[in-house]
Amino acid sequence: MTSGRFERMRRAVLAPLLAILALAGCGSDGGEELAPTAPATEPATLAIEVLGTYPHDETAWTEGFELHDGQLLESTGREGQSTLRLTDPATGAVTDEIPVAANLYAEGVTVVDGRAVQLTWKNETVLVSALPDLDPATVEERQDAYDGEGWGLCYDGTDLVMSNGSDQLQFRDPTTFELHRSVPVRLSGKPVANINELECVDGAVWANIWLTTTIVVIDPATGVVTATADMAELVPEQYKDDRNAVANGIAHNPDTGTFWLTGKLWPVTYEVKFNTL
Ligand SMILES: [Ca+2]
Repeated sequence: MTSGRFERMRRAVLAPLLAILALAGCGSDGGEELAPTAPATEPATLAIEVLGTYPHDETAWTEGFELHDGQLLESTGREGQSTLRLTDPATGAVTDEIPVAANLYAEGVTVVDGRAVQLTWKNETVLVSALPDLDPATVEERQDAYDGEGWGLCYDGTDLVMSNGSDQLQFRDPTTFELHRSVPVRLSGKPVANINELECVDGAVWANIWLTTTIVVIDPATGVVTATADMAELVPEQYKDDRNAVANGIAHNPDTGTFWLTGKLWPVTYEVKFNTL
């Protein structure tokens, strides 16, 4: 390849990595350089191939995103505006919705045994709702379910995996929410803070990193980031420099191997696949 092309590729790979390392607040030693690490710990880079572009409710402050029975289960945040909803992936139309109590700020959502489990940001409260029909009468509000903030959530079949804005993933009992263990997330040996929306995929945990367009793929046993992808080219033009309408929402389709990606207030959802470079 030409040196120019190589340089563009190098920048394309390094820019998102440097951005999240800077956000990780690893400045205690003043170092901003990528730590030298063995080649085996360097993450792979995944390219995003867009298969389709679909409408998304541009008032939806997306905090949780997961496919369930062919529909997108979405949790939207902000106090007084939070919801749990099902949408038609092809049209973006909201097919069912539960408004969340005005004092709660909804966050990540996942499905455990046919029930939607929804986090809240600073309320330390979990909302459990029956599926497939979203009926407000079924909502169970569990207060004091966890300590601290709730951000992203997914279910690996054994544990709930939860983020809270730090560089830690928490693994919790899917019924009692008891904390089983935590693991620190590291990219090339450096902490990755602001871990946000999550998706449990074939034994790995995929995550958006708040205020970046980076997706990381995490080994839940070690916390090591094994791959990264950059959603920069998917950000709607009007939100290129917006700190609110950020990329947030990863939903995997195990039947097709494709993913659905969106962001807060984005008018679009993308169906994509990830390719190893
Ligand atoms: Ca998700």
